[in-house]
Amino acid sequence: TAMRSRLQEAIEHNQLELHYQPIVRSNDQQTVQVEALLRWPQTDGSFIAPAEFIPLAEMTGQIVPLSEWVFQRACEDAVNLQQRDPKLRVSVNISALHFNRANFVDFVLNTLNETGCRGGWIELEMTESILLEGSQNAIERLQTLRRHGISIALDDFGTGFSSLSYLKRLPVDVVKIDRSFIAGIRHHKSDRVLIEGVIRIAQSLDFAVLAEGIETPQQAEFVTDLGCNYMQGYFFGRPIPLENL
Ligand code: G
Ligand code: G
Ligand code: MN
Ligand code: NA
Repeated sequence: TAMRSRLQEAIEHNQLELHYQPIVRSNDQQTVQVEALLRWPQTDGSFIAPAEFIPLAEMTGQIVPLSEWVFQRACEDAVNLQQRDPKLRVSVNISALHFNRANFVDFVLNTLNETGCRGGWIELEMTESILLEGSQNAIERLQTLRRHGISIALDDFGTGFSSLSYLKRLPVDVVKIDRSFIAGIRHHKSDRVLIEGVIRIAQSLDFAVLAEGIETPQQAEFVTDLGCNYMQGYFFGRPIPLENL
């Protein structure tokens, strides 16, 4: 398709960009991390959202060079960010197709080496479907990454089918509560109850908890009072280019 060849060109000509969204620690609202979010700028100044082209890239196989570009750029940016703020960690979204390739771990470790990025500066975000395929092999590969200091985040938690008790076997550091639950805080008691339960159970299993999609001070206060460790959302900042951070 036309989109496929335009995407190929964008990858080859280095036309893609990573934008970064702040993640704050709840107890002092300091930015401790940023999430890398892929953007495809168009000649008219607009952007094509990843939700539109990542599924295409997964179908065509372009997801591999695309994901490799993302990870390498995120590592380079993490090295630069260290000079500004030595506490900052960068989180990167990982596609299942990339993670499941036989050389994924080698690729990650080689890229850390080549860019001079430490594992401790990187977090990998994965959705539960990746982890729940839960082959022993997937668990071992995550453990290898964690031994190199990389942390693992479970993205969009609550939108799939898994239970937290099942997740306790997984080598995960932080659970990101999907923003659809946060959006319901004001009007839906069921969302409030769910968030409270997820935070309590996740913490009893030694996961840290991050609330996504915080857009108002009331939402921030609600999840902070429940002991949620980290927050992310437009209330703290939208995804922006690195140079504007
Ligand atoms: O930034 P935005 O809301 O448009 O992101 C939409 C979706 O695309 C989110 O689910 C996000 O996780 C995903 N996404 C954003 N950047 C990347 C990326 O670099 N790699 C992968 N695999 N997914 C990404
Ligand atoms: O699937 P993932 O959680 O990685 O998706 C991240 C997406 O969520 C990004 O596209 C980002 O732009 C979007 N996002 C981040 N914060 C907010 C927010 O506060 N409100 C809304 N509506 N979207 C957000
Ligand atoms: Mn994410
Ligand atoms: Na997310």
